[in-house]
Amino acid sequence: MLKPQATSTRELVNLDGLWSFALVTDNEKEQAWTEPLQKGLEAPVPASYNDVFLDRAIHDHVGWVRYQRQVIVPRGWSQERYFVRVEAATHQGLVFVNDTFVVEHIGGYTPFDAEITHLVKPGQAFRLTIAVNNELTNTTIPPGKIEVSANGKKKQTYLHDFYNYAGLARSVWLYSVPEQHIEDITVVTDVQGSAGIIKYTVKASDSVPSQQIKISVTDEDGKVVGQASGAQGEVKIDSVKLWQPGAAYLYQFQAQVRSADAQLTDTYSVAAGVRTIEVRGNKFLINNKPFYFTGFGKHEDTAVRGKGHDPAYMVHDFQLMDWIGANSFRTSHYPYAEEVMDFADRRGIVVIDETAAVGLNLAISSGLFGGVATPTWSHETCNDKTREANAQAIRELVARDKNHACVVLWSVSNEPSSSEEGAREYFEPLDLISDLFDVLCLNRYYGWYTQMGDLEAAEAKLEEELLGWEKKHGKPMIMTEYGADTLAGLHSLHDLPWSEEFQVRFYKMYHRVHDRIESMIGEQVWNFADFQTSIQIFRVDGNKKGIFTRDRKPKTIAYTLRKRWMGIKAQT
Ligand code: BDP
Repeated sequence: MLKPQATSTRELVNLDGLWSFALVTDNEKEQAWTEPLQKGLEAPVPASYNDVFLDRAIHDHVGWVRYQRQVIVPRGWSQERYFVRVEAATHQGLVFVNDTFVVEHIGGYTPFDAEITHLVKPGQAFRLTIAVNNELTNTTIPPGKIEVSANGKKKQTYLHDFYNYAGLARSVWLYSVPEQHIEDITVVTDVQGSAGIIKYTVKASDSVPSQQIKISVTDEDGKVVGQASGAQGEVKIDSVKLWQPGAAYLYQFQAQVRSADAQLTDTYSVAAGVRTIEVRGNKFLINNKPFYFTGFGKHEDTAVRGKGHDPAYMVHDFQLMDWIGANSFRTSHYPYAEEVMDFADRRGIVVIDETAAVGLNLAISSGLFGGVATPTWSHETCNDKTREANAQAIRELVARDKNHACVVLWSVSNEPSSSEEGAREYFEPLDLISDLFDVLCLNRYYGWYTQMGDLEAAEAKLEEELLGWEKKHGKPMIMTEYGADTLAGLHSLHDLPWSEEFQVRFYKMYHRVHDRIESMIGEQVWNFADFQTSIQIFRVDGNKKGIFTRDRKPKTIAYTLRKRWMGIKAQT
């Protein structure tokens, strides 16, 4: 399912803006969901709805909401097929055209679409309703639990440490494709000497003969540098310019469907960066050169919008990453908006791409709050259905992001309870990409959740553990999370936890250790910015481990990291 694109054969109508909005009450029948919403609330798309309104009942709502608007199919589309595309409905979406149900999708961070050609004629208006459900259970990704209190109110709990923002946080589109069209494109790149190789597969509508698929690759000046024909093949680019971290170079891989008499039927382009990725011994090589990850675990999180995609924040965040010398980030803890992946491709930022499988660890909560640990992997907790949802999330993520040069690692799950009984049975069937499990990603909080405030003891523990992994596996290791909650503006000469000084000392300690361990191939701090969480006694208006505040102001640590990472950058 290709991202909608305006080309000479395809059109795109953006449906963002204000939509009519209402909560669905428990006794409202599904048949009533498509009824026109009149003179009520209006909600912005894209945005999570939770923080937009002042009504606590909306903020804390557990269940379905409805978004609705009028849409007109362009009258010139009589020869086209057309679709509604939803970039994300968190966590479950139902789409209706007038009174007709057209598609359901489960999984809050990946796109879905539905053909509506047969339902509305070109030039006609229709009522588009999208119902969105935010409930998390033991079989969703991420998992959660719903409790119903004595007054009948539903309460959602979950183990992941970020607020369960919901709604239509990304764009909605209406788009057209020609009858005979390109359905999917896969490009895989390689380098042979000074030449770049793009191996490709183009999937077109059933009736398109392979020889009617034509490929041309252009460089950044628009010059054609390679051509091919057929649904599968290879394009060779002489004197290739590589996609490099910090120095992106993108070719346009353009696929065309031509009719028997050579008329253009459909065309679609994918930005293709030619680069190689390899794990050799304890090194991670990009284009045959050892790469050291510097950067962040991030979140899609800003005030008011929640997880709503915002291009201004996106560009600003990338500016801050450049300023601080970061070369990478992880899409913790869910797939990000596709615009972010496109932008990372263009900016030469390296990405670890993660599914929403987070919070699959019941032992952590008993560790934090006391009590007896419930098993994570059991019929009542994470079970076969959870695994199927996890597998589906991986398939959808890889299908969406497989062509992005910026993606160098897939993260199947964040901090699952991997050493608990049942973990192997859960993860083994998810072997879609098991050949890539050759980098160890560690999230560690010595000096914070353990050895709190005692950085000497923490340093010893951290080093001991890393040396242990190095000895056991000899694989490259990335510290994908480490950090200390820090309240911007809190200062102390005594390195008091929560103070800006403590955060600096905490990171300096980790970096001393990283520099002593041969197999360390990177460090991504937790977190880029302060972010919202559910209400907890150890969260003060959210998680405060940001290097920047939630509104992107630097804490003192930002300057320390900048010095270190700029230094690392200068050496590569
Ligand atoms: C890690 C989680 C992350 C949390 C972090 C923390 O992966 O989502 O926000 O802990 O507690 O274990 O700050």
